[in-house]
Amino acid sequence: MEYSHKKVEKKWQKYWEENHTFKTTDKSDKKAYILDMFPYPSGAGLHVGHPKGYTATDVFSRMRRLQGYDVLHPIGYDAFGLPAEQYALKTGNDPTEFTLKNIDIFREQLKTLGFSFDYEKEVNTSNPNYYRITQWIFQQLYKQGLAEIRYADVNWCEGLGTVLANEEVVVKNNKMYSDIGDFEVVKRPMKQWVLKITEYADRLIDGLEDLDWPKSLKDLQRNWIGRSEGLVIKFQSQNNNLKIPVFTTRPDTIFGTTYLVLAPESDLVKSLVTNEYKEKVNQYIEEAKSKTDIQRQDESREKTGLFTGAYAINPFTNKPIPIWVADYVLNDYGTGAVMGVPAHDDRDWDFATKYGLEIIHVIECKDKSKAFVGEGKHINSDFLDGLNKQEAIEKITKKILEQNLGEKKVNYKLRDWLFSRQRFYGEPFPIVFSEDGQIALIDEKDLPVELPKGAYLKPSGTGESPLANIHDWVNIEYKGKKVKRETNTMPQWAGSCWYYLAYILTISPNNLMDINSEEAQRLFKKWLPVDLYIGGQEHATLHLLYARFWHQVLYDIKIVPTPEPFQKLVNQGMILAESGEKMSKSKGNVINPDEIVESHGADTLRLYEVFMGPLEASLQWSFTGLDGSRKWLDRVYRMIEKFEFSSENNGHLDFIYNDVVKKVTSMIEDCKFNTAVSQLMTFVNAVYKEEEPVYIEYIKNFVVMLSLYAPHLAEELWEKLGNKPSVALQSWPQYDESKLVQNEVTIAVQINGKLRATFEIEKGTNEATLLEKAKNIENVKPYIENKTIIKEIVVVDKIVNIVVK
Ligand code: ANZ
Repeated sequence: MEYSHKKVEKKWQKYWEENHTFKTTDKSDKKAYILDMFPYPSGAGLHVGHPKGYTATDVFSRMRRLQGYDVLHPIGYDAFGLPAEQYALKTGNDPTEFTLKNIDIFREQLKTLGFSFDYEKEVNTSNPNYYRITQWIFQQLYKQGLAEIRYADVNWCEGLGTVLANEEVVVKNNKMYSDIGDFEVVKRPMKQWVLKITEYADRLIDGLEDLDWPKSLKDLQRNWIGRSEGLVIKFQSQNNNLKIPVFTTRPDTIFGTTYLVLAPESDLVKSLVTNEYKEKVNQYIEEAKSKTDIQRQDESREKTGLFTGAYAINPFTNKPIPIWVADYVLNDYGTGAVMGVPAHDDRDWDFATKYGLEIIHVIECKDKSKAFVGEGKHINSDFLDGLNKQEAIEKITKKILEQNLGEKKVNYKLRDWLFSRQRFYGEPFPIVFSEDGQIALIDEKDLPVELPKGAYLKPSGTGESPLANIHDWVNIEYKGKKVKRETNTMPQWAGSCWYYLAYILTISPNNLMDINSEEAQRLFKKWLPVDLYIGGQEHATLHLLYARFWHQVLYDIKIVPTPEPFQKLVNQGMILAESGEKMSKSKGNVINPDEIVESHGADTLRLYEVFMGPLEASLQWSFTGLDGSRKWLDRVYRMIEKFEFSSENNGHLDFIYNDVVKKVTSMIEDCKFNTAVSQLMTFVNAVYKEEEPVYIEYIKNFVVMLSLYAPHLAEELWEKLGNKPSVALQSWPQYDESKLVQNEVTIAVQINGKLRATFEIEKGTNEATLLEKAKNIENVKPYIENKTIIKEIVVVDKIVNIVVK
C-alpha cells in the first residue's frame, strides 16, 4: 500500500502556513539559533545539494522545538551579485526584478520541501531596508579607522572597458585574459576602499580556540591568516644613501646572504637601478603586470629576474652584494624585498644557480648539490658557528636589535580586504566627497543611499562603475554643498557578513528594527551566538573570516554581546552525480529536486539525503537508494494502517523503544543524522515482529521522531492515530533508563568445542539450571546420549560446554 505524497504534502504545507506553526517563539529560557548558509537566488533554482544541508538543520531545529526550546531557524537571500547584473546588461531588464522573481521561485521550492523556516524572518540583502544597515555598519568601520581609500591593483580589461573579479580572469601562457571575450587583462592601480582586517588578524586566530568547528576548517583559517614572526633587517645601499629593508624569518642565515631581491613593483627599484640597466628593468616591470600572484609564487615555474646594477652591504660580512629585481618576490608581503640565501632556500637556490650568484653554506649539511632546508649546526657564520637554529636566531636577533640594524616584525599572509567593486549591483557607499576630495559620512537619518533606477548599466569604459555615468546621481548637493558620491559599490560579501544578525532584527520580510535599538540589544542577547551553522567548505576562508571580522568590530563597539558569531559549525559534503562526478550544467547530470518531489515526494527526498551517509561526506546520488527511502516510508504508513494498538503496555517493546529513543536523541545531538534513521528503522522492524497489539504511546512517540525527517507523512499519521495537529509542537520523547537493562541473555551450548545450540534465559540463572536446560535441547540430545560425559563447564550468562567420549 502506497500513500499519496502529493495529497499529503500539499495538505500539510497549507496547514503549517495558515497556522504559522514555525513562527519563532520567545517564551522559554532555552534557545537554539540554527542557521543555514543562505543561497544566492540564481536563475537555476535549487539543486539537490541545497536540501542536504537544509534538511540537516531542519531535523535539528525540529528536535529542539519539541524539546521546548525557542528556535530561530530562518532563511533569506544573498541577493546582490554579478549574475543578476550580467543578465540585466544582456537583456536591458532591471536586476532587482530579476532577483525578486528568482527569490519567489526559491521560496516556493523550499516550501515544497517542508522546511520549518520562519518565513516571516526572510531577508534579502539587496533590499534598501537591509542595505541601510549594511551601510550603517560600514560607517562604524570607517569611524573606527578600519576603512580607508588606497590605491590598489585591479584586473583591468581594456577590451571590455571594465575591471574584472579574479574569478572572471583566466591565465594562459603566463598571461591574464578575460573569461568572457578573451581580451587581455593587466593589473592597474585604482582608488579602492580597503577594510583593515589585518588589524584583527591576531583576534581572528585567537578566537578560533573556543569554537566548536572542524579542525580542518580552523587550520584553513589559521593558514589563510598566516601569522609569521621574523625581523626586518635594513641593508645599506653602496651607491647612495638608501636603506633596503627585507623581511626574514631566518636572520640566522645572514652570513649566507649573497644578494638582495626586490619585487618589480617596489618603489626602491626606481631609485636604485643604474642608468645602464634602466631600460631592461622597466620592461621587466611592465611584463610582471600581466602575472597573477599565484603564478609568481608557483614553485615549479622557472624563476626570472634582472640585475639592477646596484649593490648593498651585508652588515655582518661587510661585503658588497648585488641587488636584483625578480617577480618571485611579492610587493605586498613583508617589505617587498628579500635577502637571498641560496644555500638554504629552494627559491633562492633556483634563482642563484640560474644567474650564477654566489652560494655560501652556513648550516652544516652533506649534500651540497641542492638547497639544504633542514636543521643543523651553523658554519661560516663567525659568532654563530656551532649553534643550532633556535640559538642562532636568538643570538643574531639580539645583535641586530642592539646595533639598530633592524626590528622585530610579525607578518600576516592575510591582506587587507579590497572592498570596492566597479559594479552597479551592490550596496552604494554611504559617503560623499567634497570638492576638495574630503570624505563625509551621510547622516544616519538619510540612510540608505539607494541605487538609482533606470537604464544605465553599460560599463563606464573608464574602469569605474556604471554608476559613474549617472551624473544626476553622482553629483548632488548635500547639506548645502556640492558633493560627489562614490561610484564603486560594496562586494557581495558585505551583505553576508551580518545576515545572521539581520534575521534577529527582522520583524516581517524586509522590515528590520534598528541595529542599535534597545530591543535589538535584548534580542541579540537572547539569540547569539548561532548554536549550529551548516554550510559548504567553500566558505571556509572568505565569508567565515569576513563575518567574524565584522562581528568582532561590532562586539568592540558594544552592538553584539558575544565575541564570536558562530559557536558550532559543520561543513556538509556535496551530492555527486551517480557517476561520482560533480554535478554540473555542462555535463547535463544535474538532478532537479522539483522532479524528485513530484515523483517520490519531499519526505522521501529529505529522508534519502540525510540517510545517504554522514553529513560531512560527499556522496554519490543513487536512484536505488531514493526508491529504498520511499519504500521504507510506505512500510511505516502500512504499519499505522495495519497494526492494532493498545493503551495497555505488554512490555514487549520496552527495551527496543527506550533504546531507540536514547540513541536517536544523542545521535541527532551529535549531528549523526543518518545513523538516527537506522534506529527508527530498527524500531519499525521490531513492531512488524509483534503479534499482539502494540503500545500506542510508543507508536505516537515514534511518529514524533519520524516528523524530523518526514514531516508531512508524520503529520498525516499523527492525525490518523486520532490526534490533533501539529505533531511538530508535541514533546520530544523521554526514555526510561531502567528499561534499558537487558533482562535476557543468550547462552551458547558447545559439545566437544562445537556450537550445537543457543537458548535465551533470564540473566543470572544458576549453573545447575543452565546445564539442565542445555541437556534437554532437542538439538543437543543426540550428541550426549549414550556417551560418557568427561567434563561439564558452565559460565553463567555465557556458555555451557560439555566434553564427551
Ligand atoms: C631569508 C631566508 C633564508 C628565508 C632561509 C627563508 C629561508 P613566511 O614564513 O611565509 O613568512 N620572503 C619575505 N618576503 C617575501 C616576499 N615579499 N616575497 C617572497 N618571499 C618573501 O616566509 C618568510 C620568508 O619568505 C622570508 O625569510 C623570506 O625569505 C621570504 F633559509 O629570508 B627568508
